[in-house]
Amino acid sequence: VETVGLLDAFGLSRLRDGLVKTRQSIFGKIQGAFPSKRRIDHEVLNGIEQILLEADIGVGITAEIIERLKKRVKESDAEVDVNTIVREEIQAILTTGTNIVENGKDPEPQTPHVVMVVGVNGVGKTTTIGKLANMYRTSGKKVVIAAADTFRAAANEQLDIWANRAGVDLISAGSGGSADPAAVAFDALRAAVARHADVLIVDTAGRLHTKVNLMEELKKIKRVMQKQIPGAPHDVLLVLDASIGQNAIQQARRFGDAVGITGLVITKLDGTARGGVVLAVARELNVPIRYIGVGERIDDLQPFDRKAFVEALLES
Ligand SMILES: Nc1nc2c(ncn2[C@@H]2O[C@H](COP(=O)(O)OP(=O)(O)O)[C@@H](O)[C@H]2O)c(=O)[nH]1
Ligand SMILES: [Mg+2]
Repeated sequence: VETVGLLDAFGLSRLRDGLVKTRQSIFGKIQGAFPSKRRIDHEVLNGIEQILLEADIGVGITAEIIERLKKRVKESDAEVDVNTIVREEIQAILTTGTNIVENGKDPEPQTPHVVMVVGVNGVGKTTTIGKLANMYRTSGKKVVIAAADTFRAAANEQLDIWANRAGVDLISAGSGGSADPAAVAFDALRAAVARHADVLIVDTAGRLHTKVNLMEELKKIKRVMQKQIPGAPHDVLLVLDASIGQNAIQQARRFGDAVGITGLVITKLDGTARGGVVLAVARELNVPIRYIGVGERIDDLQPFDRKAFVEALLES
C-alpha cells in the first residue's frame, strides 16, 4: 500500500485532488508563460516570482527560490525547461529547507484531553470539529463536544448534525438557556469527566453580536476550564481559511497574542488556488500546522505532512 509520511493511499489521493487548483495556478501558469526551453533571464525570473507570489507561497520562500535560480543561471546559461527547474528548486527548498516548521505533533494526551478550537467566522471551525471528533472516535476514543459558540442560533444545530455524524456526545446550553459560552464550557468539562471521556472538543464563536470583545471572551472560556482542570485546554487550535492568503498570518498573530495557539488547522485547500499559503504559514509562524482540510466530507481532515504536501503539490 502506498504511503507517504502520515498518509495512506486514500489520504494522498484526497490531498492531490485538494491541491489541483494551487498546482494548476503555479505550474499551469509557468507552462503557459514559458512553453519551451529557454535561458533563465531577467524576464523568466520576474515571471516566476509573480506566479509564486500569486499562489501565496509568500515573500520569504519566493525570494529563496529566485535566489537559487539566479545561482543556477550563473553556473550555466544553458536553455532549460523552466517548469522542471522551478519544480526542482521548490522541492529542494521545501524538503530540506530549515526555515519551514516540521510536522505538528499532538501534545501528550491527558484525560480528558481538552481541545479548544478558535478562529474567525466561516473559516471552518465547526466542520473541523466534526471531522476531528470523527478521527478521535474512529481511533477508539470517547469524545464529547461543547457548543460554546452560543451567539448564532444555527450554530448548535450545525454542531448537533456533526456530532451525530461522528457518533459523539454534544453538550450545549439548550434552547432558551442563558447561553454564556464560558458556562457551556464549564458544564461540558464536568460532563466529560463524569462520562469518562478521553477527549473534549470546544467550539467557539468567531464574531460576537454583543459589545463583548471576542478575544476577552475566548480568554474567559480558557480561564474557566483552566480553573477546573489545571493545564486545560491542553490544545488550542486556530482554524485558518487557506483562501484568505497572507491574511492568515495576521490572524494567527492576533489569536496567538490573545489566547496562545498550540497548533494550526488550514481549511478549504480544495477550493483555492492559494494553497501555497500553507508553506508561507509554515515558514513565518512558529506554530506547527497540525491538520489541513481538503474538502467538506467527514474524512477530509488530514494530519499535515510536509513531505506528502510537497509531493502532492509538485505532482505532474
Ligand atoms: N471545500 C471545503 N469547505 C470547507 C472546508 N472546511 C469547512 N468548509 C466549509 O466552510 C463553511 C464554513 O464552515 P463552518 O465550519 O461553519 O465555519 P465556522 O464559522 O468557523 O464554524 C461551510 O460551508 C463548510 O462546509 C474544507 O476543508 N473544504
Ligand atoms: Mg461554527
